Amino acid sequence: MSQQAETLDIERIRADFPILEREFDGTQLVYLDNAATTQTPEPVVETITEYYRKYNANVHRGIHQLSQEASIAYEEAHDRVAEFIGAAGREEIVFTKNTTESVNLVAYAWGLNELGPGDEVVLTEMEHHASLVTWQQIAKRTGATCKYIPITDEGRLDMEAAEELITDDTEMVSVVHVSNTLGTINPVSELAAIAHDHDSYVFVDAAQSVPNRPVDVAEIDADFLAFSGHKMAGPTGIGVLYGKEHILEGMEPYLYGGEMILKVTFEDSKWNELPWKYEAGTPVICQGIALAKACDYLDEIGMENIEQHESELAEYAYDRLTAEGDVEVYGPPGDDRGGLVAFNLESVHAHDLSSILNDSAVAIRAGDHCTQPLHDVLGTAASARASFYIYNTKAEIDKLIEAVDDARQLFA
Ligand code: 7TS
Repeated sequence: MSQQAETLDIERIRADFPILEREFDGTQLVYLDNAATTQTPEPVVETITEYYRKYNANVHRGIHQLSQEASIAYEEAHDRVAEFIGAAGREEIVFTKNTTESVNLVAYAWGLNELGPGDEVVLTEMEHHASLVTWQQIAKRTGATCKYIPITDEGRLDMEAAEELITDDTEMVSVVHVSNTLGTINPVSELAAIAHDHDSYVFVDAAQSVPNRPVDVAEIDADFLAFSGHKMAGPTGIGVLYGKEHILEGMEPYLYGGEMILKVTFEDSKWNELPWKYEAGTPVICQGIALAKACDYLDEIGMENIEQHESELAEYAYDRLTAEGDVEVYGPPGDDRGGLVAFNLESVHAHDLSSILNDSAVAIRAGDHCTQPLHDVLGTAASARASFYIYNTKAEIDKLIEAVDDARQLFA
């Protein structure tokens, strides 16, 4: 049924991911849960091993050789990530634990101080809980109001409504770049321009875009942008917050303690320079260095190629899933979406479907994907979701379809 996607040299890429060779009861794993977490290629695993074997030490504290080596590698990792997303330099790159912590950093450091009654935060109906819950709760604490840009029947943002919702009362527009449920690719530059016309900041949740397409913070004109290492062939435990230098400079720190200070007396403290001002305590040293390696790995494949590959897989999956007429795929048409499909098979609960697929070693995700309010809008409590990455093939999507057929027959 399938033709091999041709944009990438899949066989060569798959050789870097031994986990993909795992078998369950003699059936080879088909890993289609990449929007949750991607697998880690050998060069990144080797970087992690090498760090612990050769130069594990705390950074910025010691003048001994190991500490110097670790410090240089850790600092240069910020430069590499800056380059990867078109930031001006390491001053604009804060290493956090994940996307969620990056949103919380801005919400606490900027939102708690700057928001108040009468101020508005504009979000979208398709926000992940990471930003939705965070801004909702900060709004409650400050007396600000959250407003949500609605989605159209096709699962795109209603841009006319956006123009109306973003006003001079708006202080922050927080928008997901690629929806982890709908696969919608949002016009973030356009939204940034509207936000800036009203002197509002824009925060881009790029957790599902930085891993699989070229993202340039300057081109978007994002004030803040966040993503996670574990969704882009990097390790868990590291996220990134990009912020424009002058904005980060003007904000108060989110966490206090060691590393983030320049001078401390019993009475007061002065903050360290950027980005260290926002990296209190022993930071994510190994994870940061490994994330930089993941950037190298992805750039070698080429971000445009990755985008093209994911787009081909998404379209193929969309077409095959909808062929029988009893599957609802949420979001825009197959030829205009990020590399994922969330869907429901008539009369089979998403969790049952996921469990049947697991019997065929096909790993997908079922549930609300941390977008409960969006699922309310879609009129369903849960959906099944297959999400793709650089090592997935059309033949694997065929296996997904076969397993969906099994479920169809079982529940017929
Ligand atoms: N924003 C988006 C758009 C996401 O998809 C996710 C994670 C996050 C934020 C939070 O990232 P974290 O690294 O802080 O957890 N999304 C998913 C998902 O779709 N399935 O599992 C995690």
